[in-house]
Amino acid sequence: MPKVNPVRKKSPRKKNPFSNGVKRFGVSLEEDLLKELDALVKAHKFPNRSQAVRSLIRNSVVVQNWEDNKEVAGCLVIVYDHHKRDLMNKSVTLQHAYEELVLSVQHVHLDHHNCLEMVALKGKASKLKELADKLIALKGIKHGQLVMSSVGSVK
Ligand code: NI
Repeated sequence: MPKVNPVRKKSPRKKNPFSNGVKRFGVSLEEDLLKELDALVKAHKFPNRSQAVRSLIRNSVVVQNWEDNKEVAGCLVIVYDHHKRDLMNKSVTLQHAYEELVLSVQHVHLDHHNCLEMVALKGKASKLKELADKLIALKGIKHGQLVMSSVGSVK
């Protein structure tokens, strides 16, 4: 008679107190793609692949939130010459028209002519884009860029 191993009772898996809720999973990647990942790790100075993957996932979630017109956060940076007639007035008027989106504004005098403004924004993605486009399109704005971020739901 063959010897039958007694069924062992599975001991409950001990929770690793240092895991911090981190789960491990295996990822299969083509060699070329893995090289691309390692190149990203190096180029962006990530400490390891996991941190790079986390960042890539979060970036995708943020992009998706903007595409889905969710509640998002962002920062508009504009550079302009404050001597340009009416520009500051128009910019402030526009910001007031969208005051529910504007969290704060920081104004920095770069040199005699140029100012840099950082407008922190929070609200529906489409409204943030609308305001950013209108501000960047104002005559006299030398450069403008909206950094699209999240309201903090990206884990
Ligand atoms: Ni200034």
